[in-house]
Amino acid sequence: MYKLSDDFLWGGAVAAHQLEGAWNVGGKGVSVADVMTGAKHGQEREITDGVVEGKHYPNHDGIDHYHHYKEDIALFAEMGFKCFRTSIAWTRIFPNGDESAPNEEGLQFYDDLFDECLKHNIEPVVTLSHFELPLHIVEEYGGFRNRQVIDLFVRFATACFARYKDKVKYWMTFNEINNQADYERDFTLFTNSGIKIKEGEDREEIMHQAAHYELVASAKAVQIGHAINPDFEIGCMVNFQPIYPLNSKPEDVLQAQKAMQKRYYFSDVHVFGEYPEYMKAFFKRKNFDLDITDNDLEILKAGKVDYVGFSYYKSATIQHQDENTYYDYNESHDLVENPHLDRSDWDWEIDPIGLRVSMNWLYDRYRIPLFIVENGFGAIDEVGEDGVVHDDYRIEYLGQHIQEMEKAIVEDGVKCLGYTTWGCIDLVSAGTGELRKRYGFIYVDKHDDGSGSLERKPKDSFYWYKEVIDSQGENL
Ligand code: P53
Repeated sequence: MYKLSDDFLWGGAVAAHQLEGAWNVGGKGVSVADVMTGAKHGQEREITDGVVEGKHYPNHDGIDHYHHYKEDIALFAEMGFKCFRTSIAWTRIFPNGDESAPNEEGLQFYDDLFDECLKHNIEPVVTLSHFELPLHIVEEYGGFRNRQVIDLFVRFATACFARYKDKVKYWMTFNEINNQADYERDFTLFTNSGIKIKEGEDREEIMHQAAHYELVASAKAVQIGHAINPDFEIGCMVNFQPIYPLNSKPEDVLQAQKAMQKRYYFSDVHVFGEYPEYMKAFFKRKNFDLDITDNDLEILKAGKVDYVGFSYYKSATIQHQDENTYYDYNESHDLVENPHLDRSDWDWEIDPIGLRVSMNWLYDRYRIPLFIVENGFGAIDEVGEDGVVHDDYRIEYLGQHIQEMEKAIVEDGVKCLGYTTWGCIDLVSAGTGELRKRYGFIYVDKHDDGSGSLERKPKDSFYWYKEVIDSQGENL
């Protein structure tokens, strides 16, 4: 395939809570990820009231990257990573979220981690909030339904920007801020915004209020970050799923368009610094009583992002229902199967062309650089008799997606800063809490029942990705 420029950022991505473990080490506080149990495909993770004895919380141990990060980063370096995306666990820096001063031990851990990356010429790419809000903010403030949490996030972001200003250039504010467009699920509201719904509340309205506070918090952070270091590149991060109409029937086409608006207004606000008209019209029709002040709108304008980070795993498909007069979107109910696509063991549609569609869609709309910060294939890996995982299915998935990315860059002219595969080392799944849903180039001997030696072993895909990076994307 095509050879990409030598400054293209090839690498891998993870999030602190999914691999670090050491959940109560180094002064770390309890996060929302620490109160979600392990589940599986078709079964939602239970959100418990605090940490309950006898329950299994897979994020407490992760793969113990906290104590293995040097070994892990050395393996990334062996593959030739140019960058490594991780998040800073908010609760290592502000254990409860509302302290006035940061926790030095937490700050030091990320200093050491970033130094280790830089030693190997790996550029750290950092997400500030990746589903790991301090639980105290949920319990005392109600999560992001509360305006006060804007300042708590800004305090955290400022502490990170100031401390790592000479080590980290690429930042993202809120991971997959638009997952909560699926407002019917407790999981998305809790992981995105630290929100628990009480009986009788309008979930959709509360979600939009929380998203607004997050968008304001993000815009404030962007401004502060640029003041601390004008060279910072600060992006947003959305989960991109192109939504296709099931048929060429105009009603289905319109339904798909309206559904897309509900998933992507978040990045519209991040990039353009203002609410799109279609959302203003929607809020008005629904009579939502949202707390959006003139000052907020000024902040949004002044804090536009530098690039659009996004994850891409799958596409979605929708069919219009006659009774849906206003073409509203309810993700938990409205999506249908796409007859043209195969699915993974977790029922995620496999659609490499969808990545090219996504890149064109995003770049046409925003005209600022993109950064593919997640893409990957969650699968069950078996260790062969030779002791190695032969993950040709993962190589096939990634190879096909990289091919479509390269076409988007070379044939369509899309500007893209880099590509980081999700879960470059096996880790805990966000959606199900499983370890058997593996994404890595590196197998980790750790299992859902808590057993395992934590030994790390390269899979076949490890050597394949090394060659992809060595050849700048030419040899897939
Ligand atoms: P898991 C849902 C849909 C798409 C992406 O997901 C998602 C989710 C949340 O489950 O999350 C992102 O682990 C997220 C990562 C996550 C990864 O995709 O459920 O940014 O934290 O691990 C893969 O298979």
